[in-house]
Amino acid sequence: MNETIDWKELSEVEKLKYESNFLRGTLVESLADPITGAISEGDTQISKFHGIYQQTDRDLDKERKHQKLEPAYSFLIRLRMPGGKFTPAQWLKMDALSEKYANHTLKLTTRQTFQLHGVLKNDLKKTISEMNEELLDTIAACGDVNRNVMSHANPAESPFHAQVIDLATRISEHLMPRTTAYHEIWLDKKLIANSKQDEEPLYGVRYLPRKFKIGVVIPPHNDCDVFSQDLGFIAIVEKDAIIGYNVVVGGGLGSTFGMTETYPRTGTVIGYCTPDQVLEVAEKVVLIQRDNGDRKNRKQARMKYTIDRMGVDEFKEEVEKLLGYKLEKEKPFKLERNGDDYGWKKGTDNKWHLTYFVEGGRVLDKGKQQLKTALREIAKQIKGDFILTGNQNLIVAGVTATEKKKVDALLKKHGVAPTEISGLRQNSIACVALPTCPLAFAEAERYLPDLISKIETILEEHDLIKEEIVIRMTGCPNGCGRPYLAEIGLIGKSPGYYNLYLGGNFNGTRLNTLFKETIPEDEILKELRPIIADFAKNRKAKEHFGDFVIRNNYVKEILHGKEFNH
Ligand code: SRM
Ligand code: SF4
Repeated sequence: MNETIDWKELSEVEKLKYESNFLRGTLVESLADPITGAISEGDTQISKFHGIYQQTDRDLDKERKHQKLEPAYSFLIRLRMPGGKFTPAQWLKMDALSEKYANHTLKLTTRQTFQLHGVLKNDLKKTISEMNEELLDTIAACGDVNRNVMSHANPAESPFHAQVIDLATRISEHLMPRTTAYHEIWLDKKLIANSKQDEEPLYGVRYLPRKFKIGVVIPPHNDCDVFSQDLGFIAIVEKDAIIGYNVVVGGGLGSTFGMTETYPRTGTVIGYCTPDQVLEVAEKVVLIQRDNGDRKNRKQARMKYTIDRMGVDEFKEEVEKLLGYKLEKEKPFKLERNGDDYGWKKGTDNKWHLTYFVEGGRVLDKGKQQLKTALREIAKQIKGDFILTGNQNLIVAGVTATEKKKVDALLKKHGVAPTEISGLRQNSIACVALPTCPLAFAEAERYLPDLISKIETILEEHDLIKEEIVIRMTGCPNGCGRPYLAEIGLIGKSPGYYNLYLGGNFNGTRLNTLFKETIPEDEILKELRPIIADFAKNRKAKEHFGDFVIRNNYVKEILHGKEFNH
């Protein structure tokens, strides 16, 4: 151990990373331990860098404890797939793995990838190595490294879709950890690690102080909420080409109740770079966060806090110093919306693309609604792609007119043809929360659909059922469903109780503001009812709900995360 490091000063995770021998930890031993379904405590941190979280089924925790059994341990596996684009064969592989080793569902996440839940320790290695047969991996899907890179999702909405997916992939690969631990542990590949010490030229032995997130958008679409990313790139299109990208830094949403020094923050645009500068800009920003991020207090370790400590100007100067040149002045851009636009659209490639609403991102068969089966059958019959959006939805992309008919027929046959849903539901996101998330204070994915039905009754009374309003719910303030950017945000405080936030805008550039604290369902409805009525009556033409509540002083606009209150 390096004696110059004062470990007492640093967070526990720093030491674990340092001692992990480039993310090996004691994972091999933990996996082989037959006594428990768990892995060692230290390994629960290291496994995250391999896309794996240990969890328990919180629905069963009490009963298991009562029976003096260890908790029902299982694992969440998260994939890395920049831009969220999967082949039908990869979809089929994930579908099969979810049946064979997981809880029979596929979870489409808010960062355009898959999660499997409920994988047992003994099946972890099999799941990961079988995934690898279809060139799927889980490297750096979690942990203190750059995570899955998001990008604009819909090929029908922009002829530059392929270009930004390619960019997201190159950023992801450029910022991938270089350790061979993953291949050794999960794929039994004895690469260089036996003969040569691993190196992490970019990250160093302690990796980043905290997670790091990147997203790329093409205006007017803000489908991956670029202002919530540690680092965002906004494509600037001129004369039918992407000429470069505005650079946004310091977005991040997680915060903790009662800790005012933690807050959600929207990113700051610091300049513009050309397409061939993007990788080095990303790399230099990561380096500055690596060297300046807080390694003592994980609650202050995200780059948003680093930037607020340094000041935006100094941060930008540091970036430019490392780059050896100045970023150009940011170029004008206009973002119009942050969710997904549904239905079939024909792209400039003459192919058809269906954006399909997946409630809570959960793909499963439920009664007569056989979504999982339908998508399996579709994957067997089309040659296009399956693109996951940053809003937990799915695009069946790049199909011919004949295949389009087949897709429609299969969705209908399995009881899941797209139906008219309210503008509110279309724009809803709920994080996983209970029963798998250990940090959840309240339900989200299992509850939001019912709450929306109740709000829909109010909307119907005011002829607003088609009105697009962004509503997002999470089971805690960590922000996994990006609730702080919603027009109506609900964050779980305790079972059945939520904070209600209003005033985010429809294009995802403004934080919302606390409106009511710790209220149950009947109060949520009671609070929303008169505001919705007022909105129906007094809105300006085309005014969105979030803008209306600010203009009418229901809440005050928040200009910087530091003003945010829980
Ligand atoms: Fe998240 C932790 C689920 C997107 C902020 N998140 C977790 C964990 C792993 C809980 C844990 O630490 O044990 C959750 C697992 C629940 C489960 O059972 O699946 C979890 N996060 C998710 C997903 C699956 C939510 C979903 O329903 O889609 C999303 C997976 C994305 C992915 O594919 O990588 C997910 N998480 C996000 C986002 C949104 C985004 O990235 O666009 C955020 C807010 C943006 C940000 O990072 O600032 C987010 N997750 C967090 C945080 C708070 C971080 C912070 O800065 O304070 C935590 C807790 C932590 O890191 O300590 C967290
Ligand atoms: Fe869990 Fe909280 Fe994230 Fe929801 S927001 S998945 S409850 S950590």
